[in-house]
Amino acid sequence: MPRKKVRLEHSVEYLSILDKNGKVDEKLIPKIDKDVLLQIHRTMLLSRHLDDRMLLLQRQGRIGTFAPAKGQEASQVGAMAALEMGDWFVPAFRETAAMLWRGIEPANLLLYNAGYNEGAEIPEDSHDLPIAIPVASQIPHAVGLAYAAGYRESDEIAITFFGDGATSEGDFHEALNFASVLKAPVIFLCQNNQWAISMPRGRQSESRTLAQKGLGYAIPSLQVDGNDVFAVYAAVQEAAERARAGDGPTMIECITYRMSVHTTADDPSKYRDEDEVKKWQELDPILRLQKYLKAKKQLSDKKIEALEKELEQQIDTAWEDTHKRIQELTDPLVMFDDVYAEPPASLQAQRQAYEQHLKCEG
Ligand SMILES: Cc1ncc(C[n+]2csc(CCOP(=O)(O)OP(=O)(O)O)c2C)c(N)n1
Ligand SMILES: [Mg+2]
Repeated sequence: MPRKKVRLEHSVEYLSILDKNGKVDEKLIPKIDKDVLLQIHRTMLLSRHLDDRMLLLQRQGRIGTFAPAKGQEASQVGAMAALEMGDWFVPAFRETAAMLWRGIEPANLLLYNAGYNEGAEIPEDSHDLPIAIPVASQIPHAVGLAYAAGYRESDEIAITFFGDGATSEGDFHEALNFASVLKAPVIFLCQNNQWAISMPRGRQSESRTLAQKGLGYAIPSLQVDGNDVFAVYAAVQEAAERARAGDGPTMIECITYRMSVHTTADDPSKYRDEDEVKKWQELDPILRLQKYLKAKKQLSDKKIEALEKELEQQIDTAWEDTHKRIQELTDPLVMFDDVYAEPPASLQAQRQAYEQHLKCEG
């Protein structure tokens, strides 16, 4: 028996529309209403300012560890802006900009990061899932939600965000396989930010692209410039059309960069070159969009300055609200709860004594 070849004709498309000087390919630019585009810009800028403020608050010991979205705002807001509010949003742990687009209040993000679960409470009618810390664990959930939406014959689809590192996890592969065979209406959005903590993309996988992992499961997959809000929007819009038409999932690999620390518990100077960061700063997704908007006379340096002041004020107010809520929520007696189903007598006595003490103090 001769050896035969099974021919597989595959390649990965790379989509880029807005260059680093703010010039666009007019043939490829998606139609986005002027006001929506300004809203996209505002949300990206708010996310950047909130990241910077949270970093200061964390350094002052006022909030806990968090993962900045800095540098990835176009991948997140560009994607969410192309979807409907009724679609399911399944984040990992770095999606501040996407969460802000969905209307999550900065005060809630601050409260959550200060260690209060109340900040992560999601309204009943929302289609947003909570933050998922275990890497890739959220990806199968998105497939389940999308499959259920299809089963109910609703028009909803799901999008899930994950990193380059997550594509090495079993959950990622199981999710893609299920989505493909079930033709689930789901968009897999990989933010390839070049690092998984201290593990560079080059050592994460020998695959030339991460998008081709989707092709292995017969899922239409492409790469986009993840710092180009128009390319991300266009790719997600196309994927959403495919999903709503009943043609199943899409995988999008956004090529982007983690401009800040992995989390506030990390020091990247120990493992990455400052020159690399500088190179990516020239590709900053916010500056690129601003260059475009300025050329179109929809924005000016003066307007940007005024907007930045307004966003800082919005964050000041959010932090004041958070501070008030922390004071209301801080009941030290909760430390006795949820440890024992039946607290031993010694613990009950301590609780009573402490309660008494608080009353005397109050
Ligand atoms: C299952 C699991 N293993 C390890 C960790 C620790 N951890 C947190 S983030 C991370 C790297 C994730 O990298 P990537 O998927 O590229 O996402 P990024 O942090 O770059 O957004 C690791 C190993 C975890 N949270 N969950
Ligand atoms: Mg990463």
